[in-house]
Amino acid sequence: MKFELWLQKIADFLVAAGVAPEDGSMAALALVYLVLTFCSLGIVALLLRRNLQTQKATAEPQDDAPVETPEAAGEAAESAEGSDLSEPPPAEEAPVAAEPETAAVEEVVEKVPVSLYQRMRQGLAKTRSSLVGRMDDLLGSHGHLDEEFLEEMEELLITADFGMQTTQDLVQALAGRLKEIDPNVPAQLHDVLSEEIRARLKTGSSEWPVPESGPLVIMVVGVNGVGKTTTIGKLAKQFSDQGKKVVLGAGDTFRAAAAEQLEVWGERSGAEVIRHTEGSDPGAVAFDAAKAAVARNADILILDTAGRLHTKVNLMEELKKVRRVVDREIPGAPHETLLVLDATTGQNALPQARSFQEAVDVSGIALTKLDGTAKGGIVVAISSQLDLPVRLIGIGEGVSDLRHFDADEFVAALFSNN
Ligand SMILES: Nc1nc2c(ncn2[C@@H]2O[C@H](COP(=O)(O)OP(=O)(O)OP(=O)(O)O)[C@@H](O)[C@H]2O)c(=O)[nH]1
Ligand SMILES: [Mg+2]
Repeated sequence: MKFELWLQKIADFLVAAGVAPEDGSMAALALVYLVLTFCSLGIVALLLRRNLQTQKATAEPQDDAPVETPEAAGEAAESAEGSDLSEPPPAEEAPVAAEPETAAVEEVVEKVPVSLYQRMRQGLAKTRSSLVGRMDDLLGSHGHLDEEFLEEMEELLITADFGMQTTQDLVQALAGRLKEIDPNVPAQLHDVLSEEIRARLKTGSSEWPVPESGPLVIMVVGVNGVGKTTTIGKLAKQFSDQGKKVVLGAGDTFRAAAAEQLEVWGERSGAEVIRHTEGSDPGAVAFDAAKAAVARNADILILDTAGRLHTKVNLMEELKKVRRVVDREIPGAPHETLLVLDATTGQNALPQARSFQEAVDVSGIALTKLDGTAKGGIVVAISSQLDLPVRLIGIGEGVSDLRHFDADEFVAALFSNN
C-alpha cells in the first residue's frame, strides 16, 4: 500500500515535471527500477573491490618470500637450464653481500609460521583444485549419495593416484559413513574423507637418528632425475641453518656435471663437498667423504649417488658396496638411507621403492615434485602401502621448498579453506 502511495507521489512529481499524465505511473515505475539497478551495481562493485583487496593481502607474503631471495633467483635460473650444470656458475652467483638479505627474508618467514603453511598450500594447489575441486563438482551433481556416487568417487581417487588398494579401502570407509554427509554441504564430505586419509598416513618421527659417535650419515638413493641432488642441497642448507657442520660426498661420478651441481649447493649451504673426477669409483668417494667428515668433526655427512634403474642388479650391488665402505669408516653408517621418489611418476614409485628397499635397506622416503603434480594421492598410496615413513616432501625447486612430512599439516593443506 505504502509503495503504491510512494509511486503515486513520484508519478505526480514527474507529471509536474512535464511527463504526460497518462504515462505518469509507467515513468514512476521505470524510475524506481533504474534507481534499484544502480544501487545493486554499486553494491556489486563494492564487494568486488573488497574481494580484490583481500586476495592481494593474502597473496603478498607468499609471492614475495621466494622470489626476492637471491637464492630463489639462482634456483630459477638453474631450473631453466635443467639439472645439467656443465658450466660452473661464476663466483658472483653466491655473493657474500647478498647473504644478510637472504637471512632477513628467511627470518621473516621463520617468525610467521602461518606463511610456511601457506607456502605448503601453494605447493599443493594443483592437487587441491583437482582433487577437492572435482570432488565438490561430483557432490553437486548428485542429489543423493548412492552407489553411483561411490563409483564416481572411486574413479576420481584412482585418477588422483591413490592406487587401487588405497582407493578401494577409502571408498569402503566412505560407504559406511554416507549418512554423515549432506550432498549440499561439501565440507562434510571433506571432513569424512580427510579423516579417513589421515588415518592411513603413517607418522614417522621428524627427528633424525642420533649416531652413537661421529657424524650422522645420510645416503640418498633413487632412479634418475627424481631430485636426489636438489633434495641433498636443500637438506644441507636446513642443517647449516641449524648451525650444523655439513660435508657432502659427490658419489655420482657417472656425470662430471653431477659433482658440479652438488658444489653449487655446497656453496649455497656452506657445506664442504668431497668429489673425485668423472668415472671414478663411487666407493672411493664415499671412503674419502667419510674420512673428511670425521677429520673435520662434521655433524652430518650426506652422500649423493648416481641415479639408477631399480631393475639393474649390478648398479644396486654398487650401492651395497658404498654402504659397506662407509660402515667400515663410521660404524653403523649410513644411519639413514633416504629413497627419493618423484611424485609425478605416480604408481611407478611403488615398485621402485620395493626394489630399493630390498637392495639397500631404505629407512625413509623423500617425495619430491609434489608441486608439479595434480595427483597428490601418491602420498597416501606410498604412506599406506609401503612399510616406510615419508620423511620429507619437496614442494618446489626453491631452497626452502623441502618440508618434513607432517600428516596433519598435509591433510589440512589439502582440505581446509585457509
Ligand atoms: N618442481 C619441483 N622440481 C624439483 C623438486 N625437486 C627437484 N626438482 C627438479 O628436478 C630436476 C632434477 O633434480 P636433480 O636433483 O638433479 O635430480 P637427481 O635425482 O639428482 O638426478 P640424477 O642425478 O640425474 O639422477 C631439477 O630440475 C630440480 O630442480 C621439487 O620438489 N619440485
Ligand atoms: Mg643428481
